[in-house]
Amino acid sequence: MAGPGADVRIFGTVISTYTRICQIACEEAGLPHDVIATPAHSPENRHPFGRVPVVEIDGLELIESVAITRYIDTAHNGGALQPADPAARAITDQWIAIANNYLFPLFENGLVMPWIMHRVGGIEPDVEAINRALPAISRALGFCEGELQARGGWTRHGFTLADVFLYPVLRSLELTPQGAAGIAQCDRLGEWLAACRERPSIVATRWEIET
Ligand SMILES: N[C@@H](CCC(=O)N[C@@H](CS)C(=O)NCC(=O)O)C(=O)O
Repeated sequence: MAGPGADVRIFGTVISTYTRICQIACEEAGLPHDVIATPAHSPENRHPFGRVPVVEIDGLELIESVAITRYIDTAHNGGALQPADPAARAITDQWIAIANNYLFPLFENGLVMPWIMHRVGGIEPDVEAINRALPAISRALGFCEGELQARGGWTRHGFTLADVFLYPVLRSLELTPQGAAGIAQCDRLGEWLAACRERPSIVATRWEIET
């Protein structure tokens, strides 16, 4: 959802996990939003640590997707993506932290960036570096699959901020050939990704490279 007079301005890059996470939160809340293309390390990027996104909303300028998505959900979506039960909220927060601290760096550095640089920039990937990353990626996927098998979902509370963070992280991995092969061996993970792909907020924020 976008257009002139949008309520939210997201300064980020076109293929960016965290830009998409903020977009999904806006879509879930029904908040009109614009993405203003802003390369991470460009002079026009106002992020103090050179990352994206920076988000303008309700007179605030925010960085850090956890703070941004919690604000959007709390202020504009009645907290629908954050379970009220303290234990369920802790599990939601745990998955957000796992996505941010372990899965994203592992997938992004190991497979996703080399693949994007190859597809978009024509740069040959470092095959040895990719092969070194594969065992840890495979273990991480096995952990996620085991948790989904045990719980039937990340939190047992439907679609939450855990899904908002995990989807772009796992979807970007699935777009790489090796990531797709790994996920193909994880039935529950594949089913969860397929179910998310039907959700309007996910459809509305598809990356162009998802052909
Ligand atoms: N903790 C930040 C992470 C943001 C982040 O790492 N964004 C990536 C793009 S998805 C980025 O800016 N990468 C550029 C870089 O690491 O130099 C958040 O939650 O917003």
